[in-house]
Amino acid sequence: MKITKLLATSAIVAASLAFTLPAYAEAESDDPIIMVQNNWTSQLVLSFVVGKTLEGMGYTVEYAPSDSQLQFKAIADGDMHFQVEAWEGSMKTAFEKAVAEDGMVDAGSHTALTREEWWIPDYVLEKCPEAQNWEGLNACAEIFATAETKPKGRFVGPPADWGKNYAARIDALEMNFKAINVGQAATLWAELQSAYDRKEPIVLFNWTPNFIESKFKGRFVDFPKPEKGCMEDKAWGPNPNATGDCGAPHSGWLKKAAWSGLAEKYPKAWAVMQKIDFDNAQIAAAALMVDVDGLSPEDAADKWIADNAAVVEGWKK
Ligand code: TMO
Repeated sequence: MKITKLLATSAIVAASLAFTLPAYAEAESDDPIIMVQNNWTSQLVLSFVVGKTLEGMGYTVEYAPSDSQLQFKAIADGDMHFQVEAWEGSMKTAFEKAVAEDGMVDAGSHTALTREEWWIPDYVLEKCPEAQNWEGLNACAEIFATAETKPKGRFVGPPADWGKNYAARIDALEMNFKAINVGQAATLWAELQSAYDRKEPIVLFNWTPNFIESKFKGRFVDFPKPEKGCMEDKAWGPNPNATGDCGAPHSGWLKKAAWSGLAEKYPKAWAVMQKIDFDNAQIAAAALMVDVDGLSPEDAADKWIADNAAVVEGWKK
């Protein structure tokens, strides 16, 4: 009697499940799709946005932290599967090498245009009116000096694994600065906040889209534009005896990177990954939820998905 009832109940549960689950809720494989995670906020939030979307479709998703330079080889080898934010300014070389030599898939560019560069709060211009240009900034280097760097100015640089060699750029441009790299992004913002509160000169690494633009007034420092010759031809640029005497692109790409096996193993997930396309506002919003509003990256991802439900639905069509 009891057993019959139990069977009947589970039959009803099974029937109603079958009825409510959307047609796409069958993953082609239960093997986990491994999302790469890096150490800055928008990437953490948006990788959870993609992962949660795929989980909602029935896939098993795992997250793996990775160095922003070494990740591309790992994706090419299939040890990790999808990277949602590859930035031209800091990752172009490693990205293109993995595509050309290791078979990593360029999974397309976002609408977003990006910039990663030295950045100053606007009040710096009161003491150093030409600081928006690298030569003008360099002429005022001593106002940025600290005990650690004097008589040179301090450039507050990014964590080493973001692949930017500012010491080399400073040398190539013969600037009066010393790069002091932070260990993590949070230290950049803590340094900025403390200088900002006291209107002390600071020049630091920043990027866009980011939350910074909604909280602080400031601008990027213009360096010589990075043409091809900059890295290859010593004669190019302000220093005739050095390569690397230029800045990062002003309107850089933001790409997705994928393992070549995705298309065959998880075709419906791959179709979604190819459609994913973030604009500047969507990326800045993801960062802001964490760095200003204090949500965890995972909670921010849930909020981002709720705020952008139509966008997420569009990826699945
Ligand atoms: C790669 N990043 C956005 C931190 O410059």
